[in-house]
Amino acid sequence: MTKLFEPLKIGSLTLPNRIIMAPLTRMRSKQPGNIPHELNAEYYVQRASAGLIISEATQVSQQGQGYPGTPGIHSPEQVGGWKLVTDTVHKAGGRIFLQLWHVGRISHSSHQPNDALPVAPSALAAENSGTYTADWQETPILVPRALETDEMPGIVADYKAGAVNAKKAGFDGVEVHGANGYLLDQFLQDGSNTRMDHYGGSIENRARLLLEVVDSVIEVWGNDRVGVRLSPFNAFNGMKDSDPITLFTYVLSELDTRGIAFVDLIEPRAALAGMQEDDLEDTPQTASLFRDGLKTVLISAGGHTPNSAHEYIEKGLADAVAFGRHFISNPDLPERIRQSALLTPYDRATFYGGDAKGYTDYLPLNERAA
Ligand code: 8OZ
Repeated sequence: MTKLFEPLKIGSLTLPNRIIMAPLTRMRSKQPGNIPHELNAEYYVQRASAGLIISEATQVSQQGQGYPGTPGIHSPEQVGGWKLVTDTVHKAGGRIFLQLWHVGRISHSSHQPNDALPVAPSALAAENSGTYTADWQETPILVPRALETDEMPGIVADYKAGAVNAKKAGFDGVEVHGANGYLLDQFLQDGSNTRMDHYGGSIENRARLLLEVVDSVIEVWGNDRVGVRLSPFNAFNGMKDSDPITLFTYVLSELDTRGIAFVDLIEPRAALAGMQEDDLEDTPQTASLFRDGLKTVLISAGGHTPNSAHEYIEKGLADAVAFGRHFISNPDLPERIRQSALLTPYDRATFYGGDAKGYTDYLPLNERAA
């Protein structure tokens, strides 16, 4: 029951425990400008006892935004806002990576420069999916515009600039968001990528953008400060692939070759949790499917409980476990798990947008007792 609290070396960084704060979209940056501010710093510092904090998904460009209130890492003001966050977390003894994000087709014109169409590998709308306009109206997903081949270096450059800005903002590293049906995942999977150029077709071609982005970010940070998040089998945001095992086996072996800090793999049950409990047993276990032969540190994410976290670490299915929803309502989650204390339930209604309510007002155990 204690392995979860053994230190973990990832590259040149030593995490004091194996409980990771998962990247969590909360849509509470300061407006206008999508700028992190004091409220966000308070939220993150409350959770500084995590082995590692991975920041909420953060757009690398205006084109990469898909929801209102998500922070960016492409303006000097955003860099300044994030510096406040990282300084506050570091003073409390924590570690924090920035998650680099481009939503691709999961956007709406109201977020785009000049009200343009969202961009994607192919002009295919995400099925069964929606987002919010810049003024918080629920909206169906539009048919995106397929990126031209000569626009691809610009996309890679946006990620690289985000990585440079993350360094200026004092982060300990970056995670490339390759999961959950956003731009890089849209390129990976053949349900959303029907391109005929060298970014589409074969698995090698579909993985090209992700790997170019990872290589450009490694140039900024070094391989041991770069993680990648992937979600094989996730149907969220209308994703599908004809052969996910072969696809993600290839992607993971390429990432492994690069010696990156970690891969952060989302179990498909994350999307199902609470909705189709009966199906949970039948979904493939991502961590165990892809673990064999991987040298890279593996973080397992998606619907974990303290028990499943212990189990994954004890059985060697993962090196660390990420918690999302439980970290929202339990800022001192590692201590609660150590004590096998009761977890405070989360309030879904306050996940996205709003103020301190449901964000910084969840108390740690010692203050609840007091
Ligand atoms: C929930 C709402 C909006 C975005 C993800 C960045 O799933 C997200 C996200 C989650 O990776």
